[in-house]
This record gives sequence, C-alpha cells and structure tokens, in this order.
Amino acid sequence: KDEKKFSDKINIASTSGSSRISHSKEAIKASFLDSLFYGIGRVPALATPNDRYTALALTIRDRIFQQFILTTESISKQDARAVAYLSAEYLPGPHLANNLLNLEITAQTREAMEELGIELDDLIAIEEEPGLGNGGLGRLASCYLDSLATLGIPAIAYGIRYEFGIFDQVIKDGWQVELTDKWLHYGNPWEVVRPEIAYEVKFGGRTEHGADSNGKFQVTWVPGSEVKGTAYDTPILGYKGNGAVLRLWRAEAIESFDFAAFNLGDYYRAVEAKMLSENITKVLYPNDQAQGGKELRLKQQYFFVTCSLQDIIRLHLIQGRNLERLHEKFAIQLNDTHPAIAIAELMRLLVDVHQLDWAKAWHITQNCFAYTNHTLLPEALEKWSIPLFEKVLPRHLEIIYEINHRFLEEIRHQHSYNNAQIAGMSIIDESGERYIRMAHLATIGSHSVNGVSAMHSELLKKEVLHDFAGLWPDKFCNVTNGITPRRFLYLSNTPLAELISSYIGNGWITDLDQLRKLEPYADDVSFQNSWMEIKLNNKQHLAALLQKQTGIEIDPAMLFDIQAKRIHEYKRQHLKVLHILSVYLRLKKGELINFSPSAFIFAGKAAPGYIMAKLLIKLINSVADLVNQDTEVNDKMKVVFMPDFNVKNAQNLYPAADLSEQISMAGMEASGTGNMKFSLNGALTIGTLDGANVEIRQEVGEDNFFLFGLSVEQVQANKTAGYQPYDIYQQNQHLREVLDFIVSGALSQGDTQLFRPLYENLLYQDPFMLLADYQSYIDCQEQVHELWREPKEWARKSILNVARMGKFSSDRSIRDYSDLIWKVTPINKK
Ligand code: T68
Repeated sequence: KDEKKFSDKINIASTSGSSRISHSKEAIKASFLDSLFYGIGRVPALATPNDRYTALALTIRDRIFQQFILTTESISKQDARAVAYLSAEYLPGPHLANNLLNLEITAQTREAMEELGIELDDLIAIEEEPGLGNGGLGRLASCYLDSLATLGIPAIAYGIRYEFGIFDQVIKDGWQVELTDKWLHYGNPWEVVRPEIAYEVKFGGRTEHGADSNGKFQVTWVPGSEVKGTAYDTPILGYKGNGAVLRLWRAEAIESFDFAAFNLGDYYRAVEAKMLSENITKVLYPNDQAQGGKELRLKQQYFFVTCSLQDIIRLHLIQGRNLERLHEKFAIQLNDTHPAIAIAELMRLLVDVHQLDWAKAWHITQNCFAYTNHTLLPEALEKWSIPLFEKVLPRHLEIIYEINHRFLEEIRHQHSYNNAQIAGMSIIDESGERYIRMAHLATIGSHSVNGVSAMHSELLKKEVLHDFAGLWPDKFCNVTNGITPRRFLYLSNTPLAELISSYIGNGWITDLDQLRKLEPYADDVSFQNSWMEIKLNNKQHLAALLQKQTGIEIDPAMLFDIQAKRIHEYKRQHLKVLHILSVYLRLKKGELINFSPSAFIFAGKAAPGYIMAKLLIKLINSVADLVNQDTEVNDKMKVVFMPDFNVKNAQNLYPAADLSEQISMAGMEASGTGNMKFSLNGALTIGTLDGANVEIRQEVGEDNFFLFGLSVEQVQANKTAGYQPYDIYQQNQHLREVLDFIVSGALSQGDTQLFRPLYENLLYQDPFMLLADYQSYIDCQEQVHELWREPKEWARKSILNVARMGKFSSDRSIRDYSDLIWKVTPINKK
C-alpha cells in the first residue's frame, strides 16, 4: 500500500556513476557493442559502416541523456523561467563529432574504436547533416541553441521536422542541379520520437459566433480538416554539461486510416487523407530571401506554431501554474516573421480555448513574445494575401482584424496619427490587393523588436519599421549576431584551437574575450610560424577535398580567397567574378607583375527558382573552365566552385581561408555570420561597411581589415541622384573590357547570348551598384596582394583578427538576449 512512486524511488544523480554511461574507453567500447548487438541487432561481421555509425551515435546519445536528465531535473526543481525559441529553420550540422567534443570524450572514443579496428573519422564522415534551413538564419538558431545549452539557460527550441531538407546541390555542365535531400534515409539515431506529445491542428472551415451554455460570448472554429503534430526530440548538449532540447514537429494523420472510407471499401481515399496530412512537413521551402505566398508554407508555419504553443501551455499547466502567469515563466522568441502567426494563435488559445478575456490575453501575449528581424529586403518581408489566409486560418483572420482595430484606434485617438500614417502602420496593406503584413503583426504583438547588427537595427528603425520606432522607441533594440566557438573553432580547426590553448589556456572556449591574451604573441616569430603552418595544413586538406569533389587541383601555397554564402545578387558574387576576369585579362597582357598566385573559391546554393543566381553559378564555372585550362595563367590563378555548401563542407572552408569576401552592397546584409566564422579562423576580411562587418572592423582595428566601397549614405545619395551604371562603364576602360569579355563568347563556346541578361542588368540597372564599387574593390585587392608579399605582417594581422573576435561569440549574443529581452538567468546545477 505504501509503495513509493517510481519517481521517488530513483535518484537520477546517483545513476551518473553507473558503468553503463561512464566516459572511460572500456565503457565506451562495451556500450558500443551493446548498441550494435541489442540496439540494432547486428554482429560485427555483418555490420555495415552505417550500422557502426549508428551504434556509436546511440552510445553517445546515452551519455547525452545522462547530462540532460540532470539539467531537466534542475529546471523543474528551480521552477526557472525558460526560453522558447520558435524558428522554422535549424542547421545543426553533423552531431557526432560535436557531441564528442562537448562531452570531452573524443580521445577515448577514438581509442575505443581503434581497438575495435574502426577509424573514428570514417564514422564521423558518414553522418548526414539535418539540412533543415536555408542559410544564416537557420544556422544562427543552431548557434544560439548551443550557447543556451552551454550557458545553462532553460530552453526549448521548436521547429519543423522536414522530411526533406534543403536540396543537395550538384554541378552539371556548370549549372546547379537540385537533388532531394534524403537525410532520414538511414534513420536518425539522435532523435527520440514522443508519440504521447502530440497535438491536434485545425485548418480551414468556418467560425461560429454565439453564446456558450452560460450565455457568455463564444467563438467556435469548425475546421475543414485536421492533422496531428508529433514531437521528435533531439537533445542538444552544451559544452561540458548542460542540455537543451530541439523539439521538431512532424505532421501525421489523426487516424492512420479514414475508417468510414475504409469500411466502404475505398481504401485509396482512406490512405489519401493520410498522405495529404503528411505533406505539411514534407519539404523545406528553398527560398532564402523571398516569400512565395504558398498555401503549404502558411500551413507549415501555423502547424509548428500551434503545436509549440499548445506544448508550452501544457508544460506551464502541469507545473500547477496559473495560465495568467504564462509570460512570467516563458519568454518566446520569434526568429523572423515565419512563426509570427503565434501572436494570433496564442490569443486564440487564451481567449477561445481557455476563456480568458481579451485584455488579459493581450497582456500575456505581448509580454511573452519578442521578435527578431533578419532582413530589410522588401521581397523578403512576409505578407499573406487575405483570401488565401482566410481559407487556411479563418479564425486567425478575425483575431488579426481585432488586434489591428484596437491598435489603429489607439494610435488615432491617443496619438493623433493621420490617415496616411495609420494606413502605413496597419497590419493590413490596403494599397492594392489586400495583404497581411507579418512584420507589423510581430511588432505590435511583441514587447521587443531587434535587428541582428548595430547597423541593421538602426536601419530597421529608420526604414522598414520607422513609424513603430517613433511610437515605441523603447521596444527597439539591437543584438548583434554571434557564432559558437565550439563548432566553428574548436571542432573545425582543432590544431589552431590547440595552439591557442597551449599559449593562453582553454578558458576562451566558454569565454571568447580571453582570445585577447593572444595579442602579445602577434609579433612572436615562433608563434607566427606555428600559426601559418597550421593554416597551410588546413589549406592542404581543403585542396585535397576540392580535388576529390571537382577534379580541380590547387596549390596550397596560393592565397586562398573564398566567398561562401547563399548565391544572391545583393551579396555580389559577380563583383568577385569581375575581379577574377580583370586579373585574368591583365595577366594575359603581361601586366600585373606583382600578383601573388591565388585560388578563388566559391560555394553556395541558389534558390531553385532564382534564374539570375543560377546564371551566376554557371558564370563562375565558365570562368573556372577558362582559367583552369589556360596554361599561360593557371600556375598563377585557379577558380573553384565547391558544390553543396552545407555545415559539413563549410567546416572545411573557414579554417583554410586567407581572405574572406564580405562584399555585399552597403545596407543589404542584415548581419552576416560567415564573416565572423572566417575571421575567427584567421582569415583577413575584404568587405564593405555592411551588417556586422562594421563591428568586426571596429573590433579588429581598421588596419587589419580591407575596406572598400560606398557607405550606406553614399549608396542612398547615389540612388537619389539617379545612378547611371552605363556612365561608369563608359568611363572605365578596364571595367569595359572585363564586362564585354563576359558576352564575347570566350566563356561560352562562342555563345554571346548566354550571359547577356547578367551583362545588361549591370549596364542598365545594376541595382546593387557593382559598377560603382568596382574600382574601389580592384584597388583594395591590390592592397591585399601587397600585404600577402609580407608574410610576417600578414601573420600578425591574422593573429590580431582572431585575438579580437571575442565579441562575436554566440554566448555573448545569448547573454544580450537574456539580459535585454528575456530576463532569464542560468540554472544552478550542483
Ligand atoms: C540572414 N537571413 C541574413 N534568411 O541575410 C544575414 N529568409 O545577414 C544574417 O546574418 C542571418 O540571417 C542571421 O541573422 C536569412 O538567412 C533566410 O534564410 C530566410 C529563409 C526563409 C525566408 C526568408
């Protein structure tokens, strides 16, 4: 009778010493064999490489759960305030090596595997990364999750478990070809499905307005269809200890069969319903800066948002708390507007489902949410046409109208705004066809709005959200992006990390400002030599990889000049191409005596529907073909396009770069994070005053950064004055030769039409002002080459760049969010 409950009988902390999850080599070996035999039912003789990988992943996962359970216990004991991070995208990168590093068991795992005749690196190489994002925004979310876990801040990151992530890119005949990303093909040992954590999700139908049994006004949503969202958890381990959860939702049919249809013998109709439900989380939309107005994307957004909010409310209520205190226990961050429908959905849950009155619900909602903006590009600002929105989410449209009505009344009466201002701030854009402006909904429904670099946050207040910043100046703030030094230095550039630690200790791993202690060694010849030797090794490693991937051979002694990021006109990969062609043409003419041999390396995916970006990839590969086969120049220059830019490939690029290209038109790149990853690995940056470049330059010092190009103010002034790229084309003979070469046919077997769209766009529109910045860029590249001829000076600047990158740790970003926006503190774990 007095039998204790299961939960009282187990002291989790006391299991931590159990041999099952010990970190010794012997335990890892035993546990690996256990996983192989009993986890996946294999004997060594029949085990495939993937079986071995899976067995090791399960072995490591056990150890992660051990850490993890301790964190979870502390959180619930301390009743701590938690962060819920809502993002439609994550790019965690391969888990295995990172988890080994965070558990600090890489060495003993390597030995354990060796004793079993297995090469650890072979297993690491097998892992398919979850490509659940497009680019910077998705990777940022994963860096932040790493820092949340490392700092011990209670956090759940919510998102979508896309069955197919971002496409795999292959290059055929110079063109990008997209292949389906089948990352789940061999299973995913890192995730745990939680069938009991599942929520119903409604779509479509209509609403009914009436009174409930007590005569209280009540709205009922009668949906047209329903699906179920099931939780899949991936534990994310921080460095040395704490954990956070990545909880991704997968859409499923409510019943696996539509039994009514099945009983009538209509088997196919029954299965069809299941198929349609599962479509919602089938595939990631591969557009990084545009928004297609696609019904399925709206469904994806609503689907993951409602599952996440229902989960947050459940977690809140099972602690026995009052719903009216939800905002005291949860800070919910919206990663761009992709999850902004959460504002209307939380209102619906509080008012329609939990019967709170509107004012109370609005107070809770505004105090829960904070919104991060990642772009000023007009085509990337999300808006939904009203008819589409109404069809998918009829109740939410009513709620948005009500939010908007109350907001507009307030600014009209309390703040005396005029009609033009009111129309500009309304959630509904009524200037033509009617649209919902998601950035306005996010701004009105949140207590905080932030940009992602100092410059971007300023521009946000000046441009896109100008009137809101006037109305609520205190709502706006900046949190400059950051990157995790664990993955992007320690893991991907271990030799450099170890050299650094041998001089200044390893405190920098969790306190990146400590890299400052390297400054005194910047002039130390022996340190410089070790530094550059590691760089050379990294370049050899990359050269070998590129040779394997593309067949192109590059000499590791060359200057490695790398641009790696999504392909987009605003990022100006074609400006780099103009420079390469200018070098090529001058070398052919015997000019450019002092040019140092260079390898120009590109990587990046283009949105499949973005014709100009795809043409740019073809252009890069055409230039590569010409240059690499021309024996007159190819000992001085090589051009390579690395296919399939993803986290795994990126980890090979950053450590091997001498020069980092950050050359977007000023005012276009919200922040950039690749810029930080390159610099943290000792590359010098050539860049414009855009996004976080501005702050990087401030930190590393003007002398250690190659600056060129127009400032934002100059860009604006140029536009106002009526920018005429054609005039620049006419005035600059050298530029003219380069541009004309593109349409000469020399790059395209005599075809003078292929690159014509690109050429004409530059001559007659040039929306991103390549021509205006061309000469400044070319001149700046000359300075780069001048410095390259002084290896000691180069090494010194490279060391200083790394020494001064402390600010750009994602730990600092997360501390900023915690202090400024979330008001959360780390848990104390004994
Ligand atoms: C990037 N945005 C910014 N968007 O371009 C970059 N967009 O400057 C910044 O450093 C980074 O965010 C992190 O703040 C994106 O990556 C997307 O990927 C995206 C995806 C879907 C829809 C719109």
